[in-house]
Amino acid sequence: MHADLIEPTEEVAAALAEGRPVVALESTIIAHGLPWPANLEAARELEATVRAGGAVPATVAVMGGRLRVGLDPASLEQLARSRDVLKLSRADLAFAIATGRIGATTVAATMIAAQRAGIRVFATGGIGGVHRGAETSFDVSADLEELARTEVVVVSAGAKAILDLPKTLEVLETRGVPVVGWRTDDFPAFWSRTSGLPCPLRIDTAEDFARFAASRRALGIGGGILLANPVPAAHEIARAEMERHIACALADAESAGIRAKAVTPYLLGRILELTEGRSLATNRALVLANAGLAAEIAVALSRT
Ligand code: PSU
Ligand code: MN
Repeated sequence: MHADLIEPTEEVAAALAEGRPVVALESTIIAHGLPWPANLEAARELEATVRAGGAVPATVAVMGGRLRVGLDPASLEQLARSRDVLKLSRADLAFAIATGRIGATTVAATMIAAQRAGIRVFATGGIGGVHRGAETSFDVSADLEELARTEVVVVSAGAKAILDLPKTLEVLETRGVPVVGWRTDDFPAFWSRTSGLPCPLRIDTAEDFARFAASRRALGIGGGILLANPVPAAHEIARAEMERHIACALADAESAGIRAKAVTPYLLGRILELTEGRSLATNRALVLANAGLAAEIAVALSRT
């Protein structure tokens, strides 16, 4: 990647040069996933959690015509306050850079940034996946394709339960993406600790995970690994309750004619209203837990 286009902060560049652990963080959750000012608070807490875990945080976004890897406090606030922020995936990452627009990176675009910068671990809330009704809409998140091709570990609370989770797991298997349950045999469903679906692999310690990632790397298999971390039990919203809200949000999206990139932010926004704000506390708790686990994994990987 052309050196002028990617701009790590001094702190991130120094950590990477010295082989110290770094954790990438996405910004779509800041710009489109959470409302102001909870988004800025969450973004700051995420960075603090990564630091507490012994790693350097690198929040990724496009600002000023550059792919920024790590944001200073003023830039983080600017991103959280801005309206009209583009939602960037693989398809439009370069467009935002070329036009000088502000853009928040999804899981797919953050993976690209992390890999180009030399960061091996990335924490998010939940990945995108195969949407319900994809057999007619063809709506499958670019996150899945990115996991298949870009060698970054993605720590998430499974996939958002608004998706078709069985189909999402099928696509991940087909595309050769290992789905690893963190201390669980069940694939987590974002707001709930289990989806009722088995998780293909299970790992219980950061050292075992680092050995697995190192073996995969040594074999030159390529592509990412999805590490699925269930939301902390105290913040879980039960699956039966979530299913009711999701059905309602999906019906509303259908009648409002929501399509393409707008689908995920719309559904998350409706669910926030339907749970009367409770989904926000859950969302925040699970992202923080993922950031903490990502730091632990990054520390273990830096020793391999
Ligand atoms: N999880 C959240 N909020 C979000 C997202 C995930 O709690 O906003 C974002 C992620 O950035 C993910 C994206 O990559 O939604 C997926 O969007 P789509 O389904 O349009 O690919
Ligand atoms: Mn989509």
